[in-house]
Amino acid sequence: MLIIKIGGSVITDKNQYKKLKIDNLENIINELPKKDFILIHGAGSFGHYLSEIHNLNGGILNNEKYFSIVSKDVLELNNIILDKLIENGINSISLPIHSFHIVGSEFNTNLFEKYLRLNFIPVTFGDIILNPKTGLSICSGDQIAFHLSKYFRPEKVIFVTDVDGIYDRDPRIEGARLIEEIKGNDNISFGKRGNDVTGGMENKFRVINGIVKLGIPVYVLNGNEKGRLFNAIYDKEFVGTKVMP
Ligand code: IP8
Repeated sequence: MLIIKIGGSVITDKNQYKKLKIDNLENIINELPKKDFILIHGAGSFGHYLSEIHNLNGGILNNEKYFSIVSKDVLELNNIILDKLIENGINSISLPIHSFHIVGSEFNTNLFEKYLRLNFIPVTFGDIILNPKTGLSICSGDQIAFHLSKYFRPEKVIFVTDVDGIYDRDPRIEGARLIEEIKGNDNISFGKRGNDVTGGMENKFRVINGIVKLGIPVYVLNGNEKGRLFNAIYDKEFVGTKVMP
């Protein structure tokens, strides 16, 4: 099986509140397999936009209203994605982690496993979850990818992002080179891009390293470009980065 994480910045415009990039979403969904994978999506401007303005990363600080709004907004994005998946013949079931996961407790994979066995595609997403220390906090889809990888040991994990892959230095620096294949322990650095309350590329690489240390290959590719996800899924040549254990 596979785990595929669609970054919120590929399917939404992070600079505009709740702005969908519908063409990208449809293209990506078209390239997905019909069975045997778990789909995770980011929040994009359905989550990060208000989270940043109202400091949701700091926990509950008289901002309860915005926790409610963001929690509803990410469900709205999830619902749009489910509609598109089902339209495309992918029988999916949403498993929002706020309904069963608390920061610090063990991640429960039970429902994911049961739905997969029935040939459904479990779909989950970066979410607002209970946090015993701060009340509520934000859990990124990247972190969820790690928890699920640890249990399911997929063939590979694919991160669909808005950059071509991993570069040998901050991609904004002239001369930055896309790395086609690396070992998880190579020394790579990233620049922070856009407004991302869950830490952007740097945090993503920490998660990627964690997954690779489990012995699982991780592919990073650009979801703005048609065909790359499809090629990566079926192990054909693709533009992107393979991070190998
Ligand atoms: O887009 C963030 O998830 P991510 C979730 O996967 C919220 O980092 C609610 C901002």
